[in-house]
Amino acid sequence: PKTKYDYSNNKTRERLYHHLNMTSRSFAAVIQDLDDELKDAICLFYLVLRGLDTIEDDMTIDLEIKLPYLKTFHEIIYQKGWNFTENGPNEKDRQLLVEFDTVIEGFLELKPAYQTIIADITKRMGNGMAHYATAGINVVTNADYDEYCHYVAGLVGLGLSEMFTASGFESPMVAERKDLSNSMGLFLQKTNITRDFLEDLRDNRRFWPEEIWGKYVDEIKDLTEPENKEKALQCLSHMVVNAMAHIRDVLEYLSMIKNKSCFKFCAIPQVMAIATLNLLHTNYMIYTHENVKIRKGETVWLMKESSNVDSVAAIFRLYARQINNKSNPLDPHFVDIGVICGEIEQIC
Ligand code: PS7
Ligand code: MN
Ligand code: MN
Ligand code: MN
Ligand code: MN
Ligand code: MN
Repeated sequence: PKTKYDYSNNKTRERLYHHLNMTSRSFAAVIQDLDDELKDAICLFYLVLRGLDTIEDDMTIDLEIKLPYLKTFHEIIYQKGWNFTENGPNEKDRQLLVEFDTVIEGFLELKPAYQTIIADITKRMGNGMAHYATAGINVVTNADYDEYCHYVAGLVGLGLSEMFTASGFESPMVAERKDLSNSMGLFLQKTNITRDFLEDLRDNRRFWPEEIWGKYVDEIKDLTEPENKEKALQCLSHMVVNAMAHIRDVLEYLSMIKNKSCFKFCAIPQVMAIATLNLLHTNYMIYTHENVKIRKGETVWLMKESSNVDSVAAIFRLYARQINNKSNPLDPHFVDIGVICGEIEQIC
């Protein structure tokens, strides 16, 4: 029998999944493979946060307009009929905001328990984004870096874990382990920030902490100067070690997840992240090209192989070995990377 939460036949649902497919490369497939109880809730969670991130990323919106949007987005999602009307050159996913009434309609049809989780995370993320978007506030220390990544990705992990537990698919322990949930997001976000160095620099956004890059150059943009190539590669391996520190937590988190569709949903982005880190490690291209990405065929293979914890462990072991093999013995992080890679081979 149809419940009021089942909109499988209606136009809203069709539009929502259209937006999901338009805005996400990797998440669209794994979300659509989730069991029915969670599929729409996580699709809406994704679309709400994608809307918020589109505002955060749009460097053409004046701060006076941007900051209030970020801070009140958790209220906007309850306002039936709301659409984004500011003009200005397009962020890639602007259309989602122009038709945001559809997302709001879908959100308001979710079970209240899921609405509450989404609104709470949106509120905390929006306020964190607003803080770091404020003029004069930057990612300076390593603690700032972890805090920014907590706001934009760790919180997603916390919210998803709460949803897994609320659905009954996973035990209460999953929601309780906020530390591990946070690390799931941090590993993805730090990989993204390391890869997107040039793109973000071009947009005048700096997420690499000064506490790291300041050891190698006087100004962050100097990392792209050819005469600083050696320093830039040392800085890159520093960013790689910093991200790899979360892998231990990621593997512990994944070992708690019992539901098959939740497992694949969690594991696929993580194996893509370690494959990406392997591609970035010792790769000077990140300072010269904006589109350093793993190959389509590698992605297909990773998605197919990520169905259980043993094969995911084998994937992590494989990439840890490749990362270790590529390391330069003259690099200051050679030993640190060797230690982490050794640990991964131990755990897995
Ligand atoms: C709700 C599935 C599975 C426990 C839109 C999935 C930006 C890496 O930095 O735009 O702008 O270039 O490429 C996803 C934990 C979040 C973290 C986050 C919501 C995993 C808005 C993904 C995705 C937690 C804030 C890539 C974090 O976006 O980045 C759902 C467990 C959105 C997850 C942002 C980053 C996602 C990201 P950027 P992108
Ligand atoms: Mn962003
Ligand atoms: Mn973004
Ligand atoms: Mn990015
Ligand atoms: Mn991106
Ligand atoms: Mn950008």
